[in-house]
Amino acid sequence: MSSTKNIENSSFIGPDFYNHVAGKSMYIDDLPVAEGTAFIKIFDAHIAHAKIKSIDFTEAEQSKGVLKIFSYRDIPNQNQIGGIIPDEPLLAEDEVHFWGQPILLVAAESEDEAEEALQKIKIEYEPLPVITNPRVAFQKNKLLSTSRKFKLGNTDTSFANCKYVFEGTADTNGQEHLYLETQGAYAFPTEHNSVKIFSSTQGPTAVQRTIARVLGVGMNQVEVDVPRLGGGFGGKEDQASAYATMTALVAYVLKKPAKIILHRMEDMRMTGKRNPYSSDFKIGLDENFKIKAYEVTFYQNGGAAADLSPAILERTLFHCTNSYFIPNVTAIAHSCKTNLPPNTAFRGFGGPQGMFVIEAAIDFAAKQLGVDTSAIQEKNLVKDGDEFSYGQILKETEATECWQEAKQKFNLEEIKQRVEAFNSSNKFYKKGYSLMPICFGISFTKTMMNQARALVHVYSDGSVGVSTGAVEMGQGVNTKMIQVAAKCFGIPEHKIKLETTNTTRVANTSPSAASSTADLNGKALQNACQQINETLNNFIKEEFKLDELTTISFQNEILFLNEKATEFTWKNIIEKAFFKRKNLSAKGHYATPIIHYDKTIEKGHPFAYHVYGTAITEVTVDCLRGTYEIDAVNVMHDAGASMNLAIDIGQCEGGLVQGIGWMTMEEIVYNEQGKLLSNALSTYKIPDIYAVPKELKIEFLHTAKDNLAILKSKAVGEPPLMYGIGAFFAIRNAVLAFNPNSTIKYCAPITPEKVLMGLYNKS
Ligand code: LUZ
Ligand code: MOS
Repeated sequence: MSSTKNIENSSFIGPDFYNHVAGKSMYIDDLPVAEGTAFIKIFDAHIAHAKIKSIDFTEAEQSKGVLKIFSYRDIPNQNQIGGIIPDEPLLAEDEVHFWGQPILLVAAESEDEAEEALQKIKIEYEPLPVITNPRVAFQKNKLLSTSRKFKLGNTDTSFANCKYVFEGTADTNGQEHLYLETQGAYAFPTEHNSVKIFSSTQGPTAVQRTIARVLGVGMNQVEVDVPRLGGGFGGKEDQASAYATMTALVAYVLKKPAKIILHRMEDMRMTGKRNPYSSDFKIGLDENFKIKAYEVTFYQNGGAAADLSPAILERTLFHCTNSYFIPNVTAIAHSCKTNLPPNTAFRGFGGPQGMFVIEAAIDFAAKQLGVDTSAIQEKNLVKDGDEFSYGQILKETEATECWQEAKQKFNLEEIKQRVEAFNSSNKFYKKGYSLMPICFGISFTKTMMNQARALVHVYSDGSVGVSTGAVEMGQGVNTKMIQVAAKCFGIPEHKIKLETTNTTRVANTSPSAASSTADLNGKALQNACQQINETLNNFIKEEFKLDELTTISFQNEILFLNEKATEFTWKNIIEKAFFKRKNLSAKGHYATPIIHYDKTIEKGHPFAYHVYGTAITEVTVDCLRGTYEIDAVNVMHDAGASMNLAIDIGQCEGGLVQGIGWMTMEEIVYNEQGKLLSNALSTYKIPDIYAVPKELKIEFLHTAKDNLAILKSKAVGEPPLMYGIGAFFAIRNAVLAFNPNSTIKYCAPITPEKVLMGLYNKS
């Protein structure tokens, strides 16, 4: 076993960290406000489904400070922002489909004046029926996209041969992204009928494309610049485009800078969230508890427009058997159209929703059979050579390694005994534990999106400027990019500056998403650096009249020839090369090899690799109150060869706690009229420091298997979120320890209210 350290400076702390702590990092609302800026407020629907009978904003437009009120009629080209499917207007026309849907934009000289004008707008609706439940939508044949079906083997014949067959349902609720920085953008009119937009987006090119379409201009007339984000979590993969487009529209028409920053309650009301799912499962096992067959039907709550839901649906299917090999699978998924804000990407992108259902199915089977859930889980973990329902054959798997190391390192036997002893000696407190294995596919499921570019300039003083398509959103990707360039050139990190993400420097970017940002952009960056290295090597050979066999490298900015230090530095060589008119800039490109997928047969090899891990969770439930505490979560995680321990452990801890929040306390509530009731931080509870497990250990598996990750440092953005699923099952087990006849459902989140009901129901 080799060390996890594959890079000398695997605890390098990037420049953002100091600026964050000092409060110096600039977000959209920190940009200096330009003279003459128009401030935008959105007039949104306060009804979930209705015809607009009339709308009158003549009085509002006379209101003090108002520059103009925009309706869909003021859009120069298409009133269309749908990315995958063109089914979403920027501004509602004669119907509204969700509570919070933008109808008009008020542009005024100040935010207060815009707000005042909002109150003077008069609208009359004719209400239409509201659907909030995906199963109801499915019955009425309201679908956002074509349904999908993944199939392996034959479930019909294999269920007939199974000794045990169990059926049930499992539901997961949505999740509010709650990025610290709300949605926002600031646009400036520029020469030649163009616009420049500063946007808080994970997808600069998506913003650029959407604006070009709405304004009817070329993408070359739209420049998008992204300094950094105060969090994204998927909420700004697609939905930042709407707000950026609003500012571009106002700037383009009024020829004035235009700015929008959503207030927290506007953001919560108007934007989509993690897709809730309702699912039916059927699981079949043989006498040795090997899972032989699995059937699952997913009803995805997509909201009022497709947004990214069709792609999320697909990732749910890709993850419907989580970390297990099941030879016969039929998995069907429907994207259902409801009158909620269009639901969207959220860390895990449908994967967690699929994984929850198989975990529920296994747990249900185990409880019926009276065995430990972990016994069934362990027997069915994937191995090299196994096939997933979508045709990818597994290699370099770490499922069993993570599972076994977690069991040993964290002493599962001791946990079991402790929990049993505690439960037999305590009446009103009960403990529960669970094991949660994960297996997450790395790559955009859409093969075409797995490409990236980087632009590198070595300036004549030897300092380096790097631009990539990666968006820094707190995940530390800029730090990793600096490490990649420093390693490639053999110079210290402080010589390298990461520029903002800008569509004129790096074009046609995929969003920073799918846990793939460091892999894709890092490899493009390596490619650019290699080109410059090649130029420099040739120049050095020429200049020093070296023979072909001389090895040339820089180590800590000193030139080494044949592994021996010289008197020359990186700076000397760059100056000389510049004087000899050498090209010191390069554009790098990367497209993930190997991957492919054929949607017509639902088979292929969509993922560059998978990330594995196992979490062991221990909780205590207060059986008089229904409250609970997470005592410990211990994780054995497959990080590959981590290139930055601080960042990767941080991602694991953050993802885990966000997953626990989704599974336990974060409860999105819409009423039957489609109005969001959990509409502020007072009514929507997210994990705070007190909700973090009292003991939390992240251990990285030490292996050095080959993979397509950047510097073999595996993707870490999304996978850890799914460890949080373990908290659901641990809490549920504690409830069963108190009331073995509890009918508590597989319905997340498992809030204290649900726990209390589950503790005292009798079936
Ligand atoms: N976005 C996307 C994603 O467009 N495709 C994906 O496969 C994906 N996966 C995770 C997160 N965002
Ligand atoms: Mo994402 S859910 O990787 O934007």
